[in-house]
Amino acid sequence: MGPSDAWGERWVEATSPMARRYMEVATSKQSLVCLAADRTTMAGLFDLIEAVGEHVAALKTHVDLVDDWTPDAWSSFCAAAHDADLLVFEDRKFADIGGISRNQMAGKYDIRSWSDLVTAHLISGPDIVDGLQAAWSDVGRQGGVLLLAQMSSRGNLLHPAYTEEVVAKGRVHDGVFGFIGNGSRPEELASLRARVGEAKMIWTPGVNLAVGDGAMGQRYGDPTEAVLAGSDCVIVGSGIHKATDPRAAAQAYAKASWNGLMQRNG
Ligand code: 5BU
Repeated sequence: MGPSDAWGERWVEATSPMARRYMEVATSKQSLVCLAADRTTMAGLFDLIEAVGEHVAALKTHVDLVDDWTPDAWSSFCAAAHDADLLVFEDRKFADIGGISRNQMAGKYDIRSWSDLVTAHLISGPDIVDGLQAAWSDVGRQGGVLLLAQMSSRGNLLHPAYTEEVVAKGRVHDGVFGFIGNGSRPEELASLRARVGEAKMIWTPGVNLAVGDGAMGQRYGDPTEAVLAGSDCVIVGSGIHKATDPRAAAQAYAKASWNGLMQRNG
């Protein structure tokens, strides 16, 4: 099955090169899973890519939580991700004014040089998207911004009126790849999808096959239900990296997410 059959309207409407690349990779692996690679050592991260790279379509990082981070080890890690056909997504949640966000994409971690996607809040106004895009241009690369329209954590302050404004501004901006939605609440996700339309991605954390409350206010919903409610990618962390068999877990999430897509467009 090719990506246009698998993705239907989304393939037709979401034409940014990055969205197309994601849909192609997800189709070829039959997986709408982004691995939240939240291990704190480089060895742990390398093990994870080797174990699950075939069964996930993207890799989400928190570059600043790795204990033994070095530029060289990170370059090798990104090369391994690239070899495994994974989009690399730094969940940095930028929130500052445009010019500072641009500079924060450089600095020690040099996020602009290896990330395909980054997350940002729109709390400081829409220029943050231009700042992040300028940073990728500074190094001759292209990337996409995922704006936080919802969050998965309990008691978060991204209320419906805020979500609505983020979507209204983000859906008309070419630099916006899509939105983060709350994977733990299908009804919230369905209303987000109705506002977003077909032309942008919605990616969702807060997903686990064991539905319910997680540690420290995290909430979890089911992967198939998230996709049926309009998610294009389920972001899964501990469900995979803390499993006794991460590869089998990744396969199970891949299957659940792919079944959701097949049912959604069936
Ligand atoms: P978990 O182990 O599946 O709970 O990991 C979830 C990941 O998604 C983790 O890296 C968080 O930083 C990230 N996340 C989230 O959980 N909820 C959100 O609303 C956003 C990101 Br935005």
